[in-house]
Formats: sequence, structure tokens, C-alpha cells
Amino acid sequence: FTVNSVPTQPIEGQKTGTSGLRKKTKVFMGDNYLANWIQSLFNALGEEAQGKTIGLGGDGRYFNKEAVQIILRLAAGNGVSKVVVGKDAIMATPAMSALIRRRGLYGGLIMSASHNPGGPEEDWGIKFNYSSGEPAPEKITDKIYGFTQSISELKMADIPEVDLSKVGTTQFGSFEVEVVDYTAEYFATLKEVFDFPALKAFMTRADFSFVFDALHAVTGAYAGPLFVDELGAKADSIHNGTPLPDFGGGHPDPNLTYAHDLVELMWSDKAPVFGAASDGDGDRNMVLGSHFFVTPSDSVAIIAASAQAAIPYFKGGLKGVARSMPTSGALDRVAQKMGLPFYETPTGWKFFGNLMDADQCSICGEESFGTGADHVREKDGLWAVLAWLSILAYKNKDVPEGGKFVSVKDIVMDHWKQFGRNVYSRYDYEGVESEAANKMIAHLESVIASSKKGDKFGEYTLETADNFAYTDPIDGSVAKNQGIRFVFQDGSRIIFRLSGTGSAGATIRLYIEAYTADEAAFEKDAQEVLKSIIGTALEVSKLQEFTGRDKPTVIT
Ligand code: VG1
Ligand code: CO
Repeated sequence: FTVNSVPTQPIEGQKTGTSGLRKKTKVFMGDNYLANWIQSLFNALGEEAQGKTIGLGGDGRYFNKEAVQIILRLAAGNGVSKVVVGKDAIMATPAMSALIRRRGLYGGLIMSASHNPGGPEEDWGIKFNYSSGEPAPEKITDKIYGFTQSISELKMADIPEVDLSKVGTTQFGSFEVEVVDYTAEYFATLKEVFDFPALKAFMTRADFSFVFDALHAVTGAYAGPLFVDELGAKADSIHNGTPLPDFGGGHPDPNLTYAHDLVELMWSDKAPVFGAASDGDGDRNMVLGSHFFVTPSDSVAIIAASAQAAIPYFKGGLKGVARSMPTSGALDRVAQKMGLPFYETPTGWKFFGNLMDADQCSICGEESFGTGADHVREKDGLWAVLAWLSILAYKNKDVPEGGKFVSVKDIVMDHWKQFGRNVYSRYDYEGVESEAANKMIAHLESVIASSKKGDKFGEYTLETADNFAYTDPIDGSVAKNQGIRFVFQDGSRIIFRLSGTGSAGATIRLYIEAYTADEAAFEKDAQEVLKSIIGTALEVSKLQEFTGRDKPTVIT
């Protein structure tokens, strides 16, 4: 094939956010928008990517079918020797991480805007993962951004459109495309972590029932093969299991607001024992029991506490645990009790990778429905579901069918009795005007500057207030301005951050946490327990004054 030099010009604003580049789909479909970013990626990687093999796939959203062909032509044009593509251009984010690791790929591209809705009027996105399967670190993404500002040429190979509907290899001169079964490497990795026969025996118990809602996103392509074919779940336990380009018009975000059908079912009198959902690209998870919601912050703490006993992969014990800064302190308490190394990182999975590569961290999580482990370098929705099923199986191993089944709620209540409860909630104010959001953050900076230990904030006494900064203990890199936090003397916290995954305007995230060891508070609704501290947070930030919003768009 020949490589054509196509002239192009820099396009403003191609800066990677918390997780990849996300924009409105129409923006990505504009002249050279995607091609410019991909070419800039290859420019940033330089010699290093020459002759290498990379992975490619996505969450099935609108525009992926066209995008995959553009990326293949640029990969060939830039000297990549082979691309391993998921059949029909499908590949969940954790599956890509597993693929990179198992096949020793140089890296991988994921076409997804994750939990953002899809379709011609919604969002599109692209992420690059590096050699150990981790989201590209900032030193790479900054370099890509640099090249997007000076780009003048696209190197496009004139190869024909590649048929991605059949598994197999096609050769185009020195360039090769291998279409693969997108479940193969991923399931092989999951089988190394979990005891599949034991899970199957548990899932087919008469007193267990299960629903998984794929929200018409990528895990629809995995859920049937995994839960039904491998683990014996009933076929009708998979809901919204067909990936659709617009996710059926929904928001593929597994939380109490956007996974409403599942939530309704779990609070009905037909509620199964266990319910779960995942997001657009399969890295997030929501775990529910009958009439019960497990907060992601509790989920990672409970998984960490039970992993050694319940999951074969962890039978030698955990190397350490980590959570993002806004995630509740529930995991801290587990780490302390178990004597485990513990790390607090900025928001975004890319900060966990170094810790895992250095064998410092086995399990980690974020409050934003992200939970995972060092079997891959991404958060992993299906892994989290299997982790919970393993814990349920373990807790019920001596309970005969028809005996007193240990439920999801029982497990959480037991955990709180042992460790106390970090009552937690997040308020999102989506689609706020950027200027208003920035002004509010500037105001909070000035509050921090003028406050000191011992100051009263409503009922709370200040311990520290700062804008979170992180020094990576492995490579010494520093990430600043990672969120405004007020930490009070009883361990309660108020945190403010601006989202880095939106495609228009600003999203303000307010995270609120209060600790209690009072068992009477365990049955209470989080909103009730947090009422006073939320009031304090709104007062301190003057959020309503700056944004005009009197209530959040999403509460989780
Ligand atoms: C959000 C979450 C963050 C998560 C990121 C990517 O980022 O808060 O915890 O890692 O999304 O998740 P932000 O900057 O909008 O708060 V995914 O599933 O969208 O790749
Ligand atoms: Co995601």
C-alpha cells in the first residue's frame, strides 16, 4: 500500500481529560478531528511505536464503525505493523487492558466516551492505554496535546475498508489486521482470578436470583457468554443485553438515577437477591441487593476485607489497597485493621497503574462506580460483579439451600458493625456554565486560604482544608489541583471538583462524607444523615449564588 501525506491544520481543544478525549459526536465527525488526534498520538509515540502491535475496539457507540477504519489507515500509515481488533469493533475497556497484557501489545485504543450517552447528538470519545494495559499517563497525553497544536500532516495508508465481522487475519503488504473474539483474553484473565465452578454452583442455587443490566452498552456483548453460558444464570437474567449505537437512548451510567429500571426492580416485590449494572465501556459497576444499594466506596472496602477468603487470586493476601481522594474512608479502615499499605490518589484510574506495576496495590476503587484489581490496569465492571458473587458464595457456603441466606444487605451491615459506616453521597450539578463553576472554585480557594484548624463550619470543626496534590510514590510525578477538600476533626469531609469527562460546559461534583459507629444510624438513609453537612457545603461554596442551581442533576 502507499502512504498518502494529507495536509491538515491544528484544531483547538484536543486536550485529554480524566479519561481520554471526549467531545460531541458531531465534533469528532468534523473534518480530520479524529484523524488529527490519532496522528498526534503516533507523533507523540514516535519511533517507539514503529513495527509494534496495538489493540483496537470500542463500546459499540455511534460513529465507531467509521472511526475504526480511519484509525486502521492511520496506524498502517504510521508504521504500526499489526492491529488486533475486536470483532465488530467491540472491546470493553477492561477487556482491552487484559488483551494488552496477555498478548504483550504495545498499547491499545478504545473508542468510547464511557458513561456519557451516545448517538449523533451525544458524545464520542477515544482513550489510549499503554503497555501494561493502563490509561496513558499524563506525560504521554500532554505530549499528544502538544502535537495537536502544531500538526500539519496526516499519514494515511490507502488500504481498503477492513471487514470486522469475521474473526481472522488479513494482510495488507507489511500491515496486518487480526479480528479477534473480544471475550477470549478477558475471560481467560477472569478465570485466573475467580473459581468459576464454585460460582456456577452458587449461581444455580434455588435460593439465589440474579439480574444484570447492561444498559444496552458494551457489557451486553459479554454478559450472556459470561453469566449464562459460563456460570449457568438464566437467559432472562440479562437485561438490555444488546449493545446499541445510542444505548437505546439512555445514559449508560450505572447509578441510582440512570439505571432506573434496575433500581425499580430491585425495590419491587419481585426483587432478585442480587442486581448489577455496568456502563458504556464496561469499566464501571453498580451493585444492589434486594431493596439495598451498596455505595461504591463501601463496595471496594468490603471486597478488600473479604478478598483473601473469597477469591482464589488473592489467597496469598493483598499487597496494598488504594482509593481516589473523593472516595470515602471506608477502605482506609479496612487497610488499617488488616495492616495493609494504603494510598490516596487523585481521581482517575491512571494513578493506580504505577502502584500496581510496583506491586504496591492489589485492589482499588473510586466512588464513581469504579472498582478493580491488579489482574488488569483498568477498573473492571464484570470483575466487581464476580467479586460480589464470590463473596456471597463464600458467606453462604455453610448455609443449606432454603436456610438463612446471607444477603447483600447482611454483608454490608456486618461490615459496618465491624468498621463503622462512612455515610456518603455525591451531588452532581451537570451542564453548569464554565465561568460560574470556575468562579465558585476560586471562591473556595479563598475560603481555604483564610481558614485554619479549629475553625467552625456549621456543626463541624476544621482539621485541614486544601486543594489536593499528589506525588506519585513510584515515579515522583506531581499532580496538582485535584479537588478542594475540607476535612473536619471527626473525619467528616466536604470535597468539590470539576469533572474532567464532560463534553460541554462544566459539571460540579460535591462529595460529602460523615463517619458514624452508631448502629442506630446504619438503617438510616444517607441523605438524612448527611443533611446538615450538605447544608454546610452549600453555604461555604455559595453554589446556588454562583450557579443559580438549587438542586443537583444527579444524586448518588
Ligand atoms: C469521572 C469520575 C472518575 C472516573 C472517570 C472516568 O471523572 O469521577 O472517578 O475515573 O469519570 O470513568 P470526572 O473527571 O468526570 O469526575 V469512565 O467509566 O467514564 O472512563
Ligand atoms: Co467507563
